[in-house]
Amino acid sequence: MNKKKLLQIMTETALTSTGNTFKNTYRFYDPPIIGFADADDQLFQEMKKDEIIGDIYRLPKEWLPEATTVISYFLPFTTEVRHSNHEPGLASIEWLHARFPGEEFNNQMRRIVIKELENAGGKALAPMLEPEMVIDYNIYASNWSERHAAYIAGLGTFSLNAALITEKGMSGRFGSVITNLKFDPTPRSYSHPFAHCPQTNDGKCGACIQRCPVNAITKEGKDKAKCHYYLFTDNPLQDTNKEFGYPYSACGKCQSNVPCESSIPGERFYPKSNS
Ligand code: B12
Ligand code: SF4
Ligand code: SF4
Repeated sequence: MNKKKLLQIMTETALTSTGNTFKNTYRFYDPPIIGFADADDQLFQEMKKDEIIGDIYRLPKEWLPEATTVISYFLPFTTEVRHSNHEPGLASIEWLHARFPGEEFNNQMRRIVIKELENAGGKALAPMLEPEMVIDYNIYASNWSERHAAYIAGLGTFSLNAALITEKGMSGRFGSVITNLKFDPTPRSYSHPFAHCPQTNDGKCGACIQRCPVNAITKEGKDKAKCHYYLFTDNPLQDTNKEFGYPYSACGKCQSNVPCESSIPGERFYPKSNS
């Protein structure tokens, strides 16, 4: 199993699987981008610091003792899903479906990656599919963070609203698989954990602040409790959710109609000189 072959299989899955569509109509995701981290990268240990995630965090080797590589991928939402959520107010129906059946497809992708690695003679698991996986909403953290894995695997950096900005932007979902097969790590082409967001760099954007319907984002960052309350307790889409059997609402206004929606915001904030 090599990187190219793995990406090819994942790309074909994204383009052909009916699981990546809402009832065979529009597709949720475009093909993924993929990154690789050394399971012994010192940064994984750093995640246990309180100011990064905390001691709830489990290292790759605490999930799979033989771990050598963490494979992380980003599934960017299609133009149709992204643009459907451009209006302010409630999440679009396309975005809502991309959150719930869309995450089921993400689970399918995790299983396909595991199966391919096993077929190549390796061991593999996805923490999000393991029974030990927990999300503690008192501290808004889980024992495996998809964004922090993606950061270490070279896929992108954090931002003012806490989402991870990849070369395909932030509008989409992440997945990861830990394996004992060895792949070369992807270089991290950024200087610090917030490098891709012009606001956290030098106060040059802030577009997501106005997009949030509950003012959860300020120049200081994101208030997780406000966002959580809106999605889970206010649950503004509860009638639609009942119809489709979804447990709570989606929103994602801070990830759509913003400069980091589908690329790293660059030229708009840092124009190239003509000379
Ligand atoms: C709990 C959770 C939530 C909580 C809290 C979010 C949060 N920021 O933690 C609530 C319910 C509010 C939430 C909301 C949403 N979520 Co959510 N959520 C999760 C979940 C399950 C765990 C996140 C977690 O463990 N956080 C841990 C804490 C510690 O993270 P943090 O505080 O943001 O981390 C900061 C520090 O580490 C800090 N930092 C300080 N010093 C340093 C130094 C270094 C070296 C580093 C690396 C970092 C660092 O930087 C980080 C960013 O500020 C993940 C799935 C998963 N298991 O990963 C999805 C996930 C984060 N959610 C996701 C999404 C899409 C959403 C929503 C858009 C919902 C929707 N679909 O409509 C909203 C908005 C998200 C937003 N603006 O960030 C995506 C993110 C996609 C992206 N591009 O980043 C994820 C990864 C799910 C997925 N499979 O893709 N979510
Ligand atoms: S909208 Fe602007 S400030 Fe907000 S995360 Fe994206 S680049 Fe950063
Ligand atoms: S998901 Fe919605 S409520 Fe949560 S921070 Fe983003 S815009 Fe605000």
